[in-house]
Amino acid sequence: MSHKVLIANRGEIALRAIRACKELGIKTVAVYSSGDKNLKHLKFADETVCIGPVSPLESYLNVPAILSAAEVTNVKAIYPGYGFLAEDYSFAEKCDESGFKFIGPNSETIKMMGDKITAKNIAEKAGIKVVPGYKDALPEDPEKIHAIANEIGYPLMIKATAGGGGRGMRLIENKDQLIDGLEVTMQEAMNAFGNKVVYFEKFISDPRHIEIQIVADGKGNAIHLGTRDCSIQRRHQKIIEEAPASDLNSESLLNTLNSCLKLCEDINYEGVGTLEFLYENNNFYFIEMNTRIQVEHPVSEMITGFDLVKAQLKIALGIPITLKQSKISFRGHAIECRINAEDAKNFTPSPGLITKMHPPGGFGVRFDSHIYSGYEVPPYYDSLLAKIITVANSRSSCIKRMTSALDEFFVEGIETNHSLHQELMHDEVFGKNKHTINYLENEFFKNYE
Ligand code: MV4
Repeated sequence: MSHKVLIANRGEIALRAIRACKELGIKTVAVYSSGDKNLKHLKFADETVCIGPVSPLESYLNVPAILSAAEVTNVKAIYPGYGFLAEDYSFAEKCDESGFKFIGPNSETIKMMGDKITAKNIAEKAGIKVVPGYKDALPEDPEKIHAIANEIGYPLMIKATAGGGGRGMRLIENKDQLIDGLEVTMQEAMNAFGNKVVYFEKFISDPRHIEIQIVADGKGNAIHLGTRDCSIQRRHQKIIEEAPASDLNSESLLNTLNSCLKLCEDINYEGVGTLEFLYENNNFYFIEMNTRIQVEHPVSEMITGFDLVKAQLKIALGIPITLKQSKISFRGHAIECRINAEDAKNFTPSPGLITKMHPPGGFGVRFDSHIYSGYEVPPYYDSLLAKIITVANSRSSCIKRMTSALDEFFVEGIETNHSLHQELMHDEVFGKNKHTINYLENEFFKNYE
């Protein structure tokens, strides 16, 4: 079979996708903006097409430009990566209409999961526990709204159904904040998403952020690659992720994993996907589902040996998943540190020329990155420079291996959050796995300089 795929993304994930294509004998077309002509993956692609100027709206988000590039190069399919158009159902729809296979779930599935109320209803039907709250149309009468809120109890969250990933949500601490907070959240949701529908959730005050990786072929076969813990984050940007999540209640875990597979069957899911949960007091509470490959997918790969990007490509080519869940073995522990081009203290972006750099290496070390000595980090895109992933037999060995990998790694010419990672690898709370989603911002940074 001779196939050709267009990679509609940039940076490390474009490189990751080309590597997977090469292993499968798939030809690749890389598209790039005029500010990205020195991207590493362009050297490994079979063809390259400039799709527009530096502005993301005119390049990586420019649907007509991407579809034109796909036409000109005569590709079979389009790989969206993460970010940009990866969860844009209308892009998936346009790909299909133009005769290109969108590598991911169908546009209806993306649309359903993009609507967080619909996603919660689908999850509930599959037997997954969701955050308790209210997700029907709200009544007009403020007194009735107050009654609904009282039933849930304070504090509560108001969330936009078109939001997600921390966008379009507001914490309501007491009844005095309810009606004004509701109006503002709805107005903001209207402005941001063109959809003012909101729902209420009980506030889960100090959870861990646990997610479950699934893979399904749209032909009735679905498997999971277990859990990841992504609790170390700042302003909804994950910084460290690991697999598996440690110290989970085994009964809740087993039930939740099985229900996730049930959800895949229920909606005949096709592609890779992630179900996100807040985990507190031994309970998993579903919050949302991502219908794309995620930045942190390597940690799940490293503990299972299962290549998620190759799976995406094979599923899109119509190849069924023959691997049975019972044949997936989980071995050891993996951690990913996201190295960003930003000031380690104040987090301001730090683009510019990398004058010198050296990647880490050795047993159990993986370096997923597009950077090289002499590469200039453009200021127009996200600040992710590299993902350092270590795998070892235990969590504590994995932390030691990461410490060593971080010691080897250096980047000169720009600022990075390298030192933050080094300090976190020595942090006692992180070391004991006692951290929650609030730890980094509320506790760790208090002592950090
Ligand atoms: C919540 C929550 C507490 N209670 N929902 C933020 C991102 C979005 N995916 C959901 N988020 C949250 N939803 C209820 N009902 C706290 C967060 C939250 C959070 C979640 C995961 C990881 C980091 C977080 C940081 C702040 C808030």
